Amino acid sequence: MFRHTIVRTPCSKVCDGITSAPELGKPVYELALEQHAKYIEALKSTGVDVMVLPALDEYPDSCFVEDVAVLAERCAIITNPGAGTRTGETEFIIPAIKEFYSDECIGYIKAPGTLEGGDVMKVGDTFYVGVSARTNEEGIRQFAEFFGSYGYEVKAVPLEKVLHLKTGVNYIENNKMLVSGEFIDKPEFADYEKIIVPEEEAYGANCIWMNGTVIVPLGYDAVKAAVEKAGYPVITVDTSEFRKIDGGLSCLSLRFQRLQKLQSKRDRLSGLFLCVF
Ligand code: CIR
Repeated sequence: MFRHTIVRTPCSKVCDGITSAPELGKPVYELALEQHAKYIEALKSTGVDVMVLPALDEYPDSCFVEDVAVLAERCAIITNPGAGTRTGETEFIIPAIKEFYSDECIGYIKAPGTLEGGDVMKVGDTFYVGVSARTNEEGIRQFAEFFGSYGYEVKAVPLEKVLHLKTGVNYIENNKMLVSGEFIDKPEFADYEKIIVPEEEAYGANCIWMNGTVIVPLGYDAVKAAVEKAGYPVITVDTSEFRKIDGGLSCLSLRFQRLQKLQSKRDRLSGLFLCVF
């Protein structure tokens, strides 16, 4: 379950975000803001709180907060984005992460390591991490060392075509995942129940599971039908403006639940308890 989410308002330079699909045109700022507001409402309707960070005009892609941190129950890591224009975004996420995690359980990916959160897919206590144009082997080595020390397992997944791992594969709990393109036959995911996304709806593979509900991008009807058939209630959110700069539903938020050790006098006497924060 998730209790918290963090998002960042799209900035007025969102139209200058990095894109691999210029033929889709540039995002319309006002529409991006409207879609972002609806995204926040959709998150809230699944029972989480939403921390909304202010727009950062010097970073066109900064609304894609998923890429600058990875948050888990016991610890968190600040990444080092492989896209040069995005590296500086990390310093602006740190204060928000410190509202939830104490200094000693926050790690940092350091150069020459690079890693973006879009390449990280969490399945229970296992992280799958894509080796991509944005995330390199040294970044994954640092990530595995840090999360390994908190009892998590890390598995690297080499990517062939897509920008990020979660561009093409997304876990929706209950051993089920949405897969498209190169992920349909990847041996790493052989043991999961796969919902295969047709090529023409490949963008729709980037859905997010939120406390039992799955949020699906608007307009991907085959994906929506397949997710409903798999037994999930669905909410749709229009992400047309973010798609123009290669962004999807997962990129727009950090979703997490923090388990914290209680240190009260009573706990010290009777052993440590974990509480949900
Ligand atoms: C970028 O290229 O970095 C942004 N235009 C899109 C980032 C998408 N993030 C994600 O998939 N996690």
